[in-house]
Amino acid sequence: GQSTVLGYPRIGPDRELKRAVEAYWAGGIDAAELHDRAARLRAAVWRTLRDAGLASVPSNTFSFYDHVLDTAVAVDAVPDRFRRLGLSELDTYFAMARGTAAEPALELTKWFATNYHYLVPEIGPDTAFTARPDKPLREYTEAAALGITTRPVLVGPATFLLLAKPAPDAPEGFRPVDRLDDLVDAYADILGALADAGVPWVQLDEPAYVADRDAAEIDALRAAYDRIGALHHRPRLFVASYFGELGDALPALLATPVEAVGLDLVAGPGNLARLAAAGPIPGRTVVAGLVDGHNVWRTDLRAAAATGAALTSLADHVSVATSCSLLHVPVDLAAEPDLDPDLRARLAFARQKVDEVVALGRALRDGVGTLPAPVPPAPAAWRDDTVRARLADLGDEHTRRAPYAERAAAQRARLGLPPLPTTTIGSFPQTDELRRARAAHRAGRLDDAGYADRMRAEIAHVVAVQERLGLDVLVHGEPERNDMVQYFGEQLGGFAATVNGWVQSYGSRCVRPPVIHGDVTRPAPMTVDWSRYAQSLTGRPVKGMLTGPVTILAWSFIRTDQPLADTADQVALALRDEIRDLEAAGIRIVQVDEPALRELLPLRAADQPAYLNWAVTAFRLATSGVADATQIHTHLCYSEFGEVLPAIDALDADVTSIEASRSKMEILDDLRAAGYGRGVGPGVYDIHSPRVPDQAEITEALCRAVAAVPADRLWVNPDCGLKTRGYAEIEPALRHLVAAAAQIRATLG
Ligand code: THG
Ligand code: ZN
Repeated sequence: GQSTVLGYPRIGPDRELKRAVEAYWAGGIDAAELHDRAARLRAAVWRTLRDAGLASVPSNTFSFYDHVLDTAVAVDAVPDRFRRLGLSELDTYFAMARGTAAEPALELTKWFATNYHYLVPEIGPDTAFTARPDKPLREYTEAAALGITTRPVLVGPATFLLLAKPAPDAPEGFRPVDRLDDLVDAYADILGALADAGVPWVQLDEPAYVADRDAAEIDALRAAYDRIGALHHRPRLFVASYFGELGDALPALLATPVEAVGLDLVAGPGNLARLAAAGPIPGRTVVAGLVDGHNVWRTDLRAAAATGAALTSLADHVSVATSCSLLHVPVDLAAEPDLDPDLRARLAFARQKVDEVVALGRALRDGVGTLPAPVPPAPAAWRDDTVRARLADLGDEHTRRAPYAERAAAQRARLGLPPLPTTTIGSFPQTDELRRARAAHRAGRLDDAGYADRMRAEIAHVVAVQERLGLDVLVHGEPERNDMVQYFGEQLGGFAATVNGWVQSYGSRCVRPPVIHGDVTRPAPMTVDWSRYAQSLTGRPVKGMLTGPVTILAWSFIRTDQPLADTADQVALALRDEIRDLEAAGIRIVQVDEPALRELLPLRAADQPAYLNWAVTAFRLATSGVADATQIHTHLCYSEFGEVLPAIDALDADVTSIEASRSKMEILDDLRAAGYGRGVGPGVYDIHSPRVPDQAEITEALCRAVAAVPADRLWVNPDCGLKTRGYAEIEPALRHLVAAAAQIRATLG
């Protein structure tokens, strides 16, 4: 049976890639050593995939940082500002990814609705596309030397341009996709070079076409593949789609000479009917994405085989695959020996999913008798009838607070804050010492009491620093949290944490998403002791710090056996209880962060209102159980918020802090236009850069903010948490922030 995966994790079983690139950046190893370690990681992946029995093994899925950046390099779309640095090829690549002292990096943004982030290519009218096929060629040749024939993978030309943004100097109205013809020339040269090397198949990824696309964009896809397909010297073409259903793009693609089309039948089960409607496709291969590449559950192989069988009546050749690249799941379940056996028996990580694909390929040929035993049913203990009964009893009153004016008056009286109150987003620097303490505690070398002492000492330090700097609303600094979602996942019932389940988030950075497997409960308060302790040290208000339901779901592996909205409401109830306990402990302000609100937004407009409705409801369920005088904050970052501004308003938070420093405060006008009329804290400087802002530039940002928002609703804060920075940067930056706020306050009279 034909079988393949669309991509495989490149980080290595023990995050070897992270260690290697970070060592190179730090000057600990040279380029030759870095290339050497990378080649070993690639070889290990190819051997694993070949030995598992895959009929077709992908290559060029390795990347030092990001595969979209690799594709930009493969067509020489390197902006001049990086070329001018005169660095080596490798260092030019890392300069685009990470920036240098002189040049900011390319923009980083999320890859469709995943927690992976890609670098946004900058394309202008004069970008000179030239084929630079070195990397795909090198990988193909490397694998061939191991006796493994691979299928190089590239981002397809149409998706590449749809994901790009206009270069900074491009004229108004210029769209990168207008350059498709020129880009296809470069792809043609790459494909010619691959054909010269004997490459039999290439995979071109076009996931942009599972989102809404207008007729011109569909035509562009057809035109691109008509031209590529007509090349007389090329490998066979496999065009992959994933993360949803192809619409008119499917018949458009099938009208071109491409030899194989990939369909995601997990996120887009309707692709089956669309293929049937497209009519017979003689000679073509359908690559059936039957094994979920974006979640960790074992596949129902019998159901998947039935879908595969239905496809065999529609296409001459059916090949079994993952729904998308396995980049989005951890490497190997074998690295989790201590997981609850009931859970483990239901999970498949990348390595296990390869076996599923192979088994399905065999079943399509030899029948389902060859399939392994089905997944056991979920244990009854994963169900919690108390939570279900509470949710069934909820009414509108559980998602509503008093009118804002009443709340605002009560909060003003209770908090007594000055105009333009200063605060931070929540986290303070995660020092090596803190990381060591957490690791020692995990390993049992530091007992609970010793660990708590260490955390309290850090909290006391963070509170003292903030008092000394003169901030108005304090935080405890979150020293006890590794990752905000992992932290809650470790404490909530219905969640399981992994010890090695790393997934690449961007570049060398990884996350360990918890697995939500059952009904969500809160066995004990999660943050109350830390917040109460911090509040005991100061008369100023200390914010309680929680992560909102949508973000907890977005950064976890989710249940697929019930609607996401139901899981969101269960998480919201746990948070509602936590907030009530924080209030009872004397906490007057609670911040519930939703940085991933935009991330889960469905790719198709038709699906968006229902999502926004449940997302907003869950947030309000979590936050509406408080007294009028308790102030609810939220924090949003990491995205363009244009499409979700009405939803941000509907969250009904008393104060919203939002990334704004890079957008020059334009977000404030947009928020007002969306009807938002409550407190707002636009980020007045960019914490993602090590640069320390001076007082004048913060004052200038605040002047723009005061012009857009009445002073009695304006807050002053950095644009995100400070955990990735050092004290040497944040102390002067916050001193300038407090001074700038005082300067503006004085002008208010
Ligand atoms: N948590 C989770 N997902 C996220 C973010 C997060 N997605 C979006 C955004 N934030 C991505 N940003 C980061 C930033 C830093 C790191 C990961 C994602 C990071 N990771 C450590 C590393 O790779 O060394 C490991 C962290 C750990 O020890 O747990 O620094 O904040 N879930
Ligand atoms: Zn943030």
